[in-house]
Amino acid sequence: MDLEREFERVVAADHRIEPRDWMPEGYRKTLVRQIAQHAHSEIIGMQPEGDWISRAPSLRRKAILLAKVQDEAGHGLYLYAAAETLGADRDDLTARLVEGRQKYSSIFNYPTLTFADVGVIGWLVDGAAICNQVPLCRTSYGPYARAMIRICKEESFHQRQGYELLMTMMRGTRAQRDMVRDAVDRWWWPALMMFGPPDEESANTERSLAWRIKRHTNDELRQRFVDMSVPQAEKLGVTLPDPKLAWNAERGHYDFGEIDWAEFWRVVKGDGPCNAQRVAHRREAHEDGAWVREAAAAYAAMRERAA
Ligand code: BYC
Repeated sequence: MDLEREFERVVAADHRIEPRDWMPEGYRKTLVRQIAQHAHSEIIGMQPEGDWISRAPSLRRKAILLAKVQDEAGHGLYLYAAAETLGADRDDLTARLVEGRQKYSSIFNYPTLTFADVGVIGWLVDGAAICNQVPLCRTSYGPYARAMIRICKEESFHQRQGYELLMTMMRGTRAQRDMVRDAVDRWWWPALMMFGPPDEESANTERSLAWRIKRHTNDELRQRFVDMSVPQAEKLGVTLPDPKLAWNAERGHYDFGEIDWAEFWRVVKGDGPCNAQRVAHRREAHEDGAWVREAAAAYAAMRERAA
């Protein structure tokens, strides 16, 4: 009872729960679920852009893209480490991912058809990630909050590189501008889906808000993203593919059209354009890396024997 009261007090005071502190089992489970899904998203998220590393149009663009994809690997690792502080086992989390027992963000199940997709992922996907993740820097669990601070700094940089790439393409040839517009048309709605189902269908939000794991609802963050993106699209010279997008002076926000939630759930449940490919690729990479894990374990055992 005392432990529970102390937990509630720390959360209510906006202080952090640390790994050594007592926490309710539901809190721990919710965090492992969210952090693991987040980590998996970063790792699977390397694939759509990774597809373009060998086809980048210049050495400069290749170096930038390589660095960005490496950053995503780093984000995955900080997050797996944060999940480990809750008692999760990294091998088990990877097994759950490759066996389809744990989710990752729907957004990474769409294909990257042209190099403009690299720019649009930076602008819209990292942009949505920032909207969703900046509040997580104040999440109630210490290791997650601290991981998010560094991740958000890097995501901001990613977003700028995406926007700069798109600006460059928009100043280029007609064909380049068409590529950007086509990519924006394909990624806009999936980016809005990144924030999760509407609040009334979000099974976890209420509990996660009470525990201050989440700081805003899915719809609040989605609205923030729309409001942020409209002026950026105008400056870029692209039209977002939503005829219902309009400023609502009364609300002080942009209104926007209905999201295709049937598509969202299809993709979440494994039936998106690239789900099978993404998971198969991750499984192969994990299997190919077996010798590294074996070598590291053998080396650690040798050092232990020598000590
Ligand atoms: N895709 O009750 P809800 C990145 C699931 S990485 C798939 O609202 P919650 C980046 C949800 O898990 C981006 N599944 O859930 C990387 C739940 O199922 P379970 C990832 C989704 O957790 C590389 C069910 O639907 N970011 O940014 O309260 C390059 C009901 O949802 C999705 C994070 O993971 C989805 N879009 O809220 C560039 C951020 N949405 O678990 C960029 C941390 C929902 O009950 N996560 N589901 O079986 C969060 O903030 C929250 O987990 C969410 C969902 C807002 C995503």
